Amino acid sequence: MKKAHSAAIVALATIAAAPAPVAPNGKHYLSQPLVTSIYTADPSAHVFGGKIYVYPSHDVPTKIPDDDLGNEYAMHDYRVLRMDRIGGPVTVGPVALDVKQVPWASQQMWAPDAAYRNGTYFLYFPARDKSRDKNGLGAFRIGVATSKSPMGPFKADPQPIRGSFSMDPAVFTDTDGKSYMYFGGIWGGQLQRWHNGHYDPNGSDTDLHQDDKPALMPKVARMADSMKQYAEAPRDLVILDEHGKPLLAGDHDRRFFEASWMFKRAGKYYFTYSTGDTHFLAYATGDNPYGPFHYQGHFLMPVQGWTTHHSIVEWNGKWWLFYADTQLSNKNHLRNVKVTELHFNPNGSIRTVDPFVN
Ligand code: FUB
Repeated sequence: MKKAHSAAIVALATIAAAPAPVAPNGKHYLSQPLVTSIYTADPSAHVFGGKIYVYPSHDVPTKIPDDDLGNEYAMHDYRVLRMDRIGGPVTVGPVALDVKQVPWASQQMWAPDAAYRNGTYFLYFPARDKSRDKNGLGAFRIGVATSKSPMGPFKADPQPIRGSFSMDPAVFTDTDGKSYMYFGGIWGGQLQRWHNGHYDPNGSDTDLHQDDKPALMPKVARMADSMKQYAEAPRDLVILDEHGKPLLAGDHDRRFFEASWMFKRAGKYYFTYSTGDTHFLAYATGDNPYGPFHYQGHFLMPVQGWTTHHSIVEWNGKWWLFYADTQLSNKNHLRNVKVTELHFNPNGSIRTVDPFVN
């Protein structure tokens, strides 16, 4: 443990060279793990000062069996990855933040994100608080920690962001300088337990089983100038179907589950997310950061492993999809992040990526 807290850069890994290993389905992987010295997932990539920084979850081995709450994702710290160029060597940073350094958090440091403003780097992270629900587990909140370096170490604020709940924060800064947090997740992410700002610790562990009603939607809130609080109460980010109606809860192939991301390309806003139990990455487009957003389709077919999570970033004139699968372990909770180029059609639609090749 002491070693992991060292301020030194602890490992250097490169993208593995061909030939690509064969996956359990008999196909080859489209791309190779970015690092092999630690397990990583939920990659949030950003370009800071011309370099690429990836803020992933740091997966750890556990004997906890897989369940609908995701208890097997027992992560307790974060480490940052850095690359000078995509395809080049990847530096794995030391521990950037440990749950023990977060006064309000109890466990499960899940998918983080990062942002930069006025000389400060912000790390946003979900974790369970110290309350206890019917399963003896805390409620997810979203915390913030700061550093003068994109690699950390980060110092956490003593309390979670006021009014935050659920998980998977993604912070997007628009061209006008305003920043927004997108967040939420159902099942283990607990969105189904929140009603009108109140949390039900005895609420459902999975769906609300209201398949013909509008799906639970991801949330969006503009960030205050401090980047440490919301400037407003979170609101629903509504995803509409081809008839202009909200996607329904029973529409598991298309409805929001978790893993929000937002980017802007050619003046259009793209909200991207995971469909969870159907294992797709999907996208919807809108003309402002709040939406409504119009469902467009899937852009990543299911990867090896239960979860699918990602980020999309422009670097060197191209767009890149960071994602994760379980190539190194073949275990759902021990994932590895990858990157592949993302292509757009002339009308702005995203070309679907198959994570396997024959
Ligand atoms: O890594 C833990 C959780 O699994 C994330 O928060 C979700 O997005 C899913 O990837």
